[in-house]
Amino acid sequence: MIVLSTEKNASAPLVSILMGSASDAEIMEPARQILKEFDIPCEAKVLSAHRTPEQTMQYVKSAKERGTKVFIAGAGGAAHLPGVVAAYTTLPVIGVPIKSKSLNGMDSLLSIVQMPAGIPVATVAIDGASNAGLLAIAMLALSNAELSKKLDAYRIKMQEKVLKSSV
Ligand code: RP5
Repeated sequence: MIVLSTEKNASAPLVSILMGSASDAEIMEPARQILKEFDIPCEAKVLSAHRTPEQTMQYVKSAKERGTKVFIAGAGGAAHLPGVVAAYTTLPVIGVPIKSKSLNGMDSLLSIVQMPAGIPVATVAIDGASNAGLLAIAMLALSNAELSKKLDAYRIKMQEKVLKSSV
């Protein structure tokens, strides 16, 4: 398991994966999977910027104290969750726009990507949960040499797979 040097509790989730609805769970699952592959403790929670604003605020405000280093937040439609999370923490926040039924996720993408200056959210592609996980790993790897090596090995493996797939 990856443990950062500042960690008080070795099993504390380093990455918090939030989503606005249980209906987002399937799309957000690749973030959890890639973190698992890299042996990074994470936790996933359904919290909504609109439906559970108080609980969202309380959870985010208390996360740093519990050892969280990075947030991944996925939401669809009027997708305010990543921005609201970023409003309550200075920890890095990665937003995942979820593909919506009515506007194919363009609403989610624009809601998440167009943050006003001062409160950043790093936005990945529509339904890009896997890249959100990898970006969180890259952030953690800045202060963890073991993780950095694992990330290099992951890239090499990916290169080899692509080269082998040539037709
Ligand atoms: C957002 O509204 C969620 O992130 C979800 O993508 C979307 C629809 O939610 P449900 O109506 O399926 O609960 O808050």
